[in-house]
Amino acid sequence: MKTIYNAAHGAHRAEYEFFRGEKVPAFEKPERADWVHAAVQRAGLGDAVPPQAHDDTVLLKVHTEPYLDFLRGAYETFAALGGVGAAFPSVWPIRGMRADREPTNFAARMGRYSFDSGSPLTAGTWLAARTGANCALTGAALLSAGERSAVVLTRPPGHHAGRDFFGGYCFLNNAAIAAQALRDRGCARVAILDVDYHHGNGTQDIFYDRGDVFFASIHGDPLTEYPFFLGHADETGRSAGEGCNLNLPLPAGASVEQWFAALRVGSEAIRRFRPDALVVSLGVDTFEGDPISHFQLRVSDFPRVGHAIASLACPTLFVLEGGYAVQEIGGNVVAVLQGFLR
Ligand code: Q9C
Ligand code: ZN
Repeated sequence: MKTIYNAAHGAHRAEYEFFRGEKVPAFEKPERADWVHAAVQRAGLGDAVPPQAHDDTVLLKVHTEPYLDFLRGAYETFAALGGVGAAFPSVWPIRGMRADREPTNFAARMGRYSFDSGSPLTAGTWLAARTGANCALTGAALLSAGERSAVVLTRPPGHHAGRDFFGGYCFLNNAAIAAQALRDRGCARVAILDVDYHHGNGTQDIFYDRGDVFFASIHGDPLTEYPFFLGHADETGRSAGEGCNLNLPLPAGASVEQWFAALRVGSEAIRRFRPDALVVSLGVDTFEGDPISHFQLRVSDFPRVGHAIASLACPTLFVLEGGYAVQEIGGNVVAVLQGFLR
């Protein structure tokens, strides 16, 4: 399987994040991508393709221009104001306030373009995110050139980043960027299957009104699980996108069989949509040993995930999302890919 690895991912490196009011070591750390990359190489799956540089054309169809402009310059602005370490938002335009006027104040702009304080923005965040987007665009190009599958190994992850906001460790939505690129390269319909433990609220936000990109997500019930404010089953899409959004929330602690039952429902809906290409938001934080998630998939369950995805018989681009703090994430990603190839 062609592998597109972002050698610049380590530029995004935060020491801390805030968790339950405390500064704790960041869960979303560079070792994650290194573990996955090493495991992919060890398994002989690393048919490496260097990422090609791409301009902002596709990014501008997925994110707003003011958001991209903000993100590109955010850390420099923070540093010029005397900021040290990572920048965190602290104030947000909540209901009844105005998000249409962009303040000039940096802290205010951080809040305007984010939805949580759990996503440290560091000196190298833009570099890592933007080169990650190049990896996603390269993956889409490979599929368009006839590859049956490819995998994008990058971080920070992407599926929580919406049209004009970051959050959930995500800044640019790599899976959405890949899906848009596949559309632009001639796929009439693209499906995105999000198997990360957390709802892909950013991806849903980006495609909610569109009938050309189907989004299906299996995730912890937002009543108790992050990102809390999106991901319910009654969110089915809007206007042209009505019927093209499928949320399959499961209670925290759901069994492996419940999870695979949801995957069957999602797969069936994707089959009915008849996509020309599939993008998989591949989070392996569904693993029983994940430190911040509550599903129970074991190492031996991940090949089944890949096998079920392969049965959709569609050109498939895997994009790395979550999976935290345990070296097993490398083996779990490999297991999905091997199950797919089998
Ligand atoms: N500090 C992804 O899996 N914070 N994002 C949870 C732990 C947010 C997860 C509390 C988790 C975001 C891509
Ligand atoms: Zn996640």
